[in-house]
Amino acid sequence: MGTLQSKWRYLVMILGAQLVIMALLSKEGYQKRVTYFFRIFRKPEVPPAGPLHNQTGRDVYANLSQLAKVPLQEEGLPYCPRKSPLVGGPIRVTFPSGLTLAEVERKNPLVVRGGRYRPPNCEARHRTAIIIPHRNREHHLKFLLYYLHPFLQRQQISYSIYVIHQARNFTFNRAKLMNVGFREAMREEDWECLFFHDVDLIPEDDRNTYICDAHPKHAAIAMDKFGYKLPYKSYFGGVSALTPLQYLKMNGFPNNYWGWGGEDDDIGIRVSLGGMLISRPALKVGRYKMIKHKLDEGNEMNPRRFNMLAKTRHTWRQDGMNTAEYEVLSRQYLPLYTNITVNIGTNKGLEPYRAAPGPHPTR
Ligand code: UD2
Ligand code: MN
Repeated sequence: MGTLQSKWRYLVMILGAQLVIMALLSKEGYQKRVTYFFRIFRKPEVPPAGPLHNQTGRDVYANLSQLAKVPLQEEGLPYCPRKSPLVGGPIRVTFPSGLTLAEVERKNPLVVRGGRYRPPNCEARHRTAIIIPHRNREHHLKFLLYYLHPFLQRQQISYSIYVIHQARNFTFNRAKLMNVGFREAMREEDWECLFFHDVDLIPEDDRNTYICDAHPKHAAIAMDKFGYKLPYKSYFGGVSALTPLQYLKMNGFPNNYWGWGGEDDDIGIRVSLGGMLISRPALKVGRYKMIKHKLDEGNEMNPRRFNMLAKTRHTWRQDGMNTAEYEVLSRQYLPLYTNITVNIGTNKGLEPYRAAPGPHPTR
């Protein structure tokens, strides 16, 4: 009996010694391994922010209604704080059926004609124009406006939203529409920063600040459709931001990518040809949800894209902002955005497009 008791005593002593050694090791820099050992005995933790984290974020309109109550002061406003008190992190993004533009207007009483806004109670530190290439995506535009207006208001930015609408039904050209947006927005105001924004991408974290960096910024780095990861290192699609100087340094965007694909990589190549780097927000912040859709009619895959990409370094100076030819057909200052309808022609130039008869010319 005595021997059994002393055996137990030895066992307890050995176990105790092991615990002391582990505690020491943990102090000596083996913390990670030891914590892992202890964690085995703990309850499993809540999984890290994954594709579902946007379901738990906060309402994009939270706390914004109090702004509308502040009497609008014209002069003598102090600068907005460097870090907006309204910014809080993850935003909940869902797509409720039945949302109308009238409802978006009602929720954004401080947005004025043309989709402009400035903070009512402080002088904004940043002025950003949002440029959205568009055709036949009104249902996506409605959701983007619903989320983007309050998102930017949370960041206390002075901004305006421009929708660049490609007229008629010839092949779509996203990058050329961006060139139009750049020139037409700069014509109106000396913007500090321009955000080039797909209509179907909804930002999911308001710490993803819509201001420019020292280098061209690629903002949409973590999208649900790519598992919230960057698909490849040089990727520059979805949402990007450039100052006017950065934009001109790379001769803007290409005009010759008709149809789907390639233009985003061409833009990425131009950034480096212009002697610049790509700046990116943190992965947990540059998160976006893409509204699901199919390839649009009139935006078929561009089979020439790989050949064109191989030549960007020879073509970028002759094709870009300096050669963007287009014709503005109308400019409308709507309650939630400025709509610019534009004729950008076809791959054969502006003239054949202009001469085409009827509302539905054959391609
Ligand atoms: C990817 C890129 C996009 C672009 C495109 C290739 C993402 C999230 N985005 O988008 O930046 O490089 O590939 O061209 O990976 N649009 C219209 N009407 C049309 C067609 C296009 O409004 O009929 C606009 C709209 O703003 C849309 C954008 O062009 O978001 C890009 O087109 P997409 O959404 O069809 O292409 P997607 O999602 O593959
Ligand atoms: Mn898309």
